[in-house]
Amino acid sequence: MEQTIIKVGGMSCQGCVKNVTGVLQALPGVAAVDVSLEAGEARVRHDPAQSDVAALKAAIEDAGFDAT
Ligand SMILES: [Cu+2]
Repeated sequence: MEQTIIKVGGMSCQGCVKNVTGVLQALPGVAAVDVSLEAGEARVRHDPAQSDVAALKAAIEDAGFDAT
């Protein structure tokens, strides 16, 4: 397991937080997701062999947010 912190742009409310949390939790190998609206970031515990950082970012961007 690896802990990755991704900056997420475009979140404006708890609904956005739920959306980002949901798309990340749906990925294979993701064990825990903590999204902070205040910090504008997502902390993800994941197995990089199943979902690497690029896959996490792609899922966030597919949901309509910016991921860096
Ligand atoms: Cu929102």
